[in-house]
Amino acid sequence: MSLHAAVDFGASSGRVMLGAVGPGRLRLTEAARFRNGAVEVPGERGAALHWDVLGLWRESLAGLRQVGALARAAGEPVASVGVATWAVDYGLLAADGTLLGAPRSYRDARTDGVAERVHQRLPAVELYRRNGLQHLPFTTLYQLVAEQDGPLLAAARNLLLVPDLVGYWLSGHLGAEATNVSTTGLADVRTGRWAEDLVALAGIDAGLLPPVHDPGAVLGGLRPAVTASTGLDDARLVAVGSHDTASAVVGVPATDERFAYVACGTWALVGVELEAPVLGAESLAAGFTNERGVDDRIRYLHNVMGLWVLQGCLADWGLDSADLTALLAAAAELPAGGAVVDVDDPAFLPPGPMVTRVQQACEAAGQPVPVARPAVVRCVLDSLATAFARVVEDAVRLSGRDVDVVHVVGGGAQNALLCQLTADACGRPVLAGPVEATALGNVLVQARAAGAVTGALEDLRALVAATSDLVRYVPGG
Ligand code: LFR
Repeated sequence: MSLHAAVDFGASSGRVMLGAVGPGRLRLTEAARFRNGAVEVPGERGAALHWDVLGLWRESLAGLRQVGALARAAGEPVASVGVATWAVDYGLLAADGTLLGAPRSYRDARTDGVAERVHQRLPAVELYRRNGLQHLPFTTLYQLVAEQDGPLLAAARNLLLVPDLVGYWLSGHLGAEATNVSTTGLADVRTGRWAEDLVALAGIDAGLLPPVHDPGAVLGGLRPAVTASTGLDDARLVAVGSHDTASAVVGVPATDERFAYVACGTWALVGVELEAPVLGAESLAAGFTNERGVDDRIRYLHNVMGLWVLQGCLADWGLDSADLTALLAAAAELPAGGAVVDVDDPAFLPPGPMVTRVQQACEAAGQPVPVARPAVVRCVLDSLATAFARVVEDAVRLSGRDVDVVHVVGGGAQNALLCQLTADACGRPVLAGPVEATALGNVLVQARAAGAVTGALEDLRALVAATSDLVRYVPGG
C-alpha cells in the first residue's frame, strides 16, 4: 500500500483526504473537512468577491497534520501530496513571493461585459478554434483584461492558479498544471501550452506565466516549515489533475468508453471524454468546452449551474444541507411535469436571492410559479435534470460518442431524487458515486506516479469501480 494526501477545495467546501492505494486496493480516509465560500468585500468600485485563501491554507495545513497522524498510526510514510481546486482563478505574486491581494472569485462582477469587448478584437468562433472553450464570462483571459483596471498587475511577477498557489506555499515550486491551464483561455487547445497570441489578447506580460507541467510530474519536496508543522517528512508534491473536474473525471468508475459523466457539486460538469477536441461553430453554439484531462484526454463538457442554485435557495430560507433530507422527501412526492427553468441563464451566476430568481424565471417562461419550499426544490432539480439530459444528447450528437450510461459523481451523487430525475430525463441508466471522485482521481494519479498502480485511465477507473459502492437508477424506476 502507498499513502497519498489529497487537498481538494470546492467552491462550497474543502477537504483533505488520506488515500491508501495498492493493486486492487483504494481507500480514502477523511482527515479534515471545512466550509468554503467567496467573501464579499465592500469597496470604492462596488462590492468585490474574494476567496479566503489564507483560511483555506490554514485548514489545509491542519488537515495535512491530521494526515501525518493517521499515517503514523498506520506505520506507513505519506509518499506525496496533490492539490486540486476549482479552475480559472489565480493569485498574483510579487518578486519576493508576496501574495498581492486575496484572489478574486470567478463570480465577481468585474468581468461583466469584458468577453464581448474581447470578441470585438477576436471573434468568438476564432477564439474557440484557438482555445476550445465554451463561453463563460469568468474565464481567466477575461478576468485578466478586467485586472488591468486595478493596481496589482504592475507589481506582479508571477501568476499562479489557485492549486498551483497552494503548491507553491507547500513546496516553493512555481509552475502551472496543464489541466487547469486549459481552463484559462490562454492555452492552445491543440498543444495545451500557453499561446502567445492569447496571452497578448489578455494584455499581460507572458513572463507572468510559469512553465506548464503535466499531471504526474514530481514537483519536489515540501518546505521545511511545512514538514515541521505537518510531520510529513518524506512527502513530495506531485502534480495531479489540479482542475477539480479533471480529477473527478479520472475518478469516474466507467468500465468502457461509452459513458457520459455529471460531475455534480457547486457546478455540474456534464459531458464525455474524447481523444481530440471538437471545435466547430455548432459546438461553440451548444456551449461545449474542450478542457484537457489527465493523460491528454479531452473533457468535452458544458457547465450546468449545479447545486449552487439549490444551495442558494437553502441559504435564502436560513437552512443548510442538513435540512435537505426532509425537503427532498417532500419534493419527491410531487408529480412530474412541474415547472422547469433554464438553469443556464446567467442571472443565476452571482450570489443573491436564489428563490426569487427561480420564481421570476418560471414567470418569465410562462410556467407555474412554485411557492412552497418543496415545489421550489423540485423545480430546481427538474431543471437540473432537464439540462443534464439536453447536454448529454448534445455531447453525443456533436462528438459522435455513443453513451450507454450516465455516471453521476461528486456531492450530487448523494441526492437520490436528482439521480432518479436524471435517469428519467436522459432515458439512460445513471450510476451514482463515488461522492469523492475528485479526491480519488487525485490520489490515483499520485499513486501511479509513485508506481503503486500502473496503467491507463481505464485501469485507474476499474480500480474505482471495484472499490466503490455505486447506486444504479433506471429510467422510470
Ligand atoms: C468546478 C469548476 C468547474 C469550473 C468552475 C469554475 O468546481 O472547477 O469545472 O468551470 O468550477 O472554476
